[in-house]
Amino acid sequence: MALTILVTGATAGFGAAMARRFVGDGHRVIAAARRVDRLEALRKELGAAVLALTLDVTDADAVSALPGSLPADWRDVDVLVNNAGLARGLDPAHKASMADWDHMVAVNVSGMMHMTHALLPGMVARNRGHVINISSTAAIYPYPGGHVYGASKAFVTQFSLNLRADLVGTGVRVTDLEPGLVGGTEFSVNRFGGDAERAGKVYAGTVPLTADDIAEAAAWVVGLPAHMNINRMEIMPTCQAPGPLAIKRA
Ligand code: 8X3
Repeated sequence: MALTILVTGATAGFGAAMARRFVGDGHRVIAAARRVDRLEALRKELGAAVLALTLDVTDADAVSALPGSLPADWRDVDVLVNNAGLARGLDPAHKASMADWDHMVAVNVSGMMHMTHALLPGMVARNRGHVINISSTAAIYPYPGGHVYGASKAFVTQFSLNLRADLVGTGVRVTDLEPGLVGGTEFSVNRFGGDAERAGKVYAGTVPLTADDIAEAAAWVVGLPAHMNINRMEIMPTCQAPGPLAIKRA
């Protein structure tokens, strides 16, 4: 069945991969992002199955105007993918920038809340829908320099599970996707303020996941029968695993 799927952060990384995959699977995608030129390029590439929506998820007023501001035949959003998110910095907490911390909370936490708050009532009223939140293995496994990024993703994961608690008894599903090391996106370049060389070192000698792998997971959960809800899905490349706890020896 063709679904209407709203993807935030749709012009790069996971978001663009999911938009392509969903359209390829016969769905319609509301591609939401800040960058108009990239949105236009995506719409041109994927055609009429895409509605380009210029939106900053941190703009609470603009988000709360959804879905009323969408064209009438795009308003009944079946799936919301809260994909917009970012990391800033990898310095230890005592050297981190407060602006970076605020930025991560604004997008990863508040942006996701704004979108969910705007679209969830319609899903419940229609008794159908699916919220897919993009969390991270950083939600579960701490690492040096993860501080607010990891904490923001822990919020995403716990928010997802708490949404399920409220939505049980409705037809609305919630899935928390938790990817580990994913290469080939702008994630690490952004984290390091545009330093592509430093970003490249994160993936040196690895076979990381790709954005298409995450799109594959999203396509799978979306296509499951309505009575199946995947609560959490933790995904790592085969070359990655949870490590031992740190011990500082004298
Ligand atoms: C991205 C995975 O390990 O860079 O969420 O935090 S990691």
